[in-house]
Amino acid sequence: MNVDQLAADVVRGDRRALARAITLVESAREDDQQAAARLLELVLPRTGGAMRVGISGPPGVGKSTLIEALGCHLVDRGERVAVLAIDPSSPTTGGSLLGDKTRMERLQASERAFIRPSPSSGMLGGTAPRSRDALLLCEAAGFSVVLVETVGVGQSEIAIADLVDTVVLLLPPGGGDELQGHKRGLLERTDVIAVNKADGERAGDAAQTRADYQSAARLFAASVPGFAVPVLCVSALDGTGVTSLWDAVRAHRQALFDAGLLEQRRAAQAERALWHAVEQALLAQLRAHADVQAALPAAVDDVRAGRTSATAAARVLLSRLSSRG
Ligand SMILES: Nc1nc2c(ncn2[C@@H]2O[C@H](COP(=O)(O)OP(=O)(O)O)[C@@H](O)[C@H]2O)c(=O)[nH]1
Ligand SMILES: [Mg+2]
Repeated sequence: MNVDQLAADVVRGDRRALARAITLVESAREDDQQAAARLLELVLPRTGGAMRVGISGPPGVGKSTLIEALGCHLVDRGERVAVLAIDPSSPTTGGSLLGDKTRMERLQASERAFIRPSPSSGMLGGTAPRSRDALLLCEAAGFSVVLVETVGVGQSEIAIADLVDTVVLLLPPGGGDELQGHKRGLLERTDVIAVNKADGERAGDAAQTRADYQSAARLFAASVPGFAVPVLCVSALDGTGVTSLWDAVRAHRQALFDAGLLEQRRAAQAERALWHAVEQALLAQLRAHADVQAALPAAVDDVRAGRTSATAAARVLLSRLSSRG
């Protein structure tokens, strides 16, 4: 593989080269990872130029439908739009992948768009750094907006806040009155809230939910001092509110920039990505190490049977890593 050629093709904006480049950074093979590292070094000076926007929310809320509506709106305005879909909850089912393909038909057909569904192989906790690399590659390819779709369950909205400039949380009508516990934590990492499906007979419900979130939003700290988290109603299906949503995203990013926090946020994200990558590389090294492999079955048996504590067994395995082999 000619990595220099691939880098040049990506920078030229060749979408097939971009797709191949993302496949390369997602590969778990050692030689691919070496090539991927070189590729990223080559394109890094071309990165940083996109608006990085996360669309998070529960399954079925309408994220893909919204991205189709928003993406087409942006493409019509002359933007080049890349879409990355991350689905950490079901890496193997491909359910979201099918949904995304059918829901983004018009965007998919646009020459100014690039859509990448979630990686289909089951990667062991490995999505975060690779998603970041995929995002950087999209920027290098000249996309001015990168939209990242992710299911908002558990850890994933934390991951999305580590990846983008602005997190949009998409919620269904109803449920605005119960804002304790996990939902609260989720809201605190959100920059813009949109209540979707504000159409037909649910329009009234959506307006009520919006009011509930609006009063709740006053209670938590925004990512930019003085910037109140906007709460809007949208209909991804008929397009109502999509323009206002994009205005809110731009306003958030502008506020971030004006406060000098955009660079800071991105620098902190890059640092966390470093530690993520170090953890994963160490883990891969550990698993591949012959002495560790030899000791692993007994260690697992002992821990499962309660003969050894997990902490003690981990120390034994780690001590093997520093031995030769
Ligand atoms: N009525 C209505 N239905 C919507 C809207 N947005 C999405 N849907 C429907 O909700 C379902 C799930 O949409 P999808 O975009 O796949 O949700 P995702 O899982 O969050 O990506 C589909 O049947 C959509 O047609 C909307 O604004 N209004
Ligand atoms: Mg989807």
